[in-house]
Amino acid sequence: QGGDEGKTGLVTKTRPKTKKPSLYKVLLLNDDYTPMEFVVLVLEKYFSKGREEATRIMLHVHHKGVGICGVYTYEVAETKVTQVMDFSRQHGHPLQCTMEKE
Ligand code: TYC
Repeated sequence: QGGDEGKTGLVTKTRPKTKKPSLYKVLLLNDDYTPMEFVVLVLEKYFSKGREEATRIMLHVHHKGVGICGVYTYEVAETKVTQVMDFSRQHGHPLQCTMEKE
């Protein structure tokens, strides 16, 4: 963007007022112990997935080792990671959830 000379004759930068927030992927990691049904429940409960989409993501993680649950702003992503980790521990499962800048 070029300079913008207003009534003052001073050259100032112009840019859109709003900045887009950085986005973060929330990831689920595979393990050998967490039941498939529990992972589907997590995807439904915390990531608003329907049964079909939740099952698709769970199977993707099961086969590939890692998969994306959703993409969110920092605070939302951080909250989801905490909720999934707490919920999994409460139920005695080792499921791991993490986040990564997009
Ligand atoms: N691998 C697990 C099993 O066979 C299922 C599973 C899928 C676990 C996805 C974690 O993020 C996960 N019971």
